[in-house]
Amino acid sequence: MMARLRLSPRWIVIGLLALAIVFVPNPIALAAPAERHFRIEASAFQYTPETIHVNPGDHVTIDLVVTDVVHGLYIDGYDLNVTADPGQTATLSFVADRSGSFRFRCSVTCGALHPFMIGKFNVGSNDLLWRAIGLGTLAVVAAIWVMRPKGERK
Ligand SMILES: [Cu+2]
Repeated sequence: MMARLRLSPRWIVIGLLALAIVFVPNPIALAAPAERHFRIEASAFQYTPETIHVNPGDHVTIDLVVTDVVHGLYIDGYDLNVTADPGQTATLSFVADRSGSFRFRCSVTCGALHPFMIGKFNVGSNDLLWRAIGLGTLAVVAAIWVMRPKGERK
């Protein structure tokens, strides 16, 4: 019984892993800014792709390609807008200097489902989410490890 009160090496390892998951800097977040080029096709009433993802500081170029009627692309939070005529390509170029998840939406009334023509512009790694997943996984692994029957005592 006395031995159970000692801080066993297992708990020290688990504790160190937990600290590492919470505090080790994310290599993606520290990566140098890159040139990111996207081609987004707009047609009634959707964008393809619907979601784009960049890292903070990236230089982003979006080519908006329109196939049917005039569509636009307005990015919430960045206050950027571009419109393109059918068969044309319009280009938006900017630096992703604001982290977060932003919506982009069509800025030209293009038909009945125009209000639903939206997409997502994600800036930044989902750091907190990944750390939470890491801690959850560690908790499960730790529980299995600690409860595993101990081998022969030395
Ligand atoms: Cu529209």
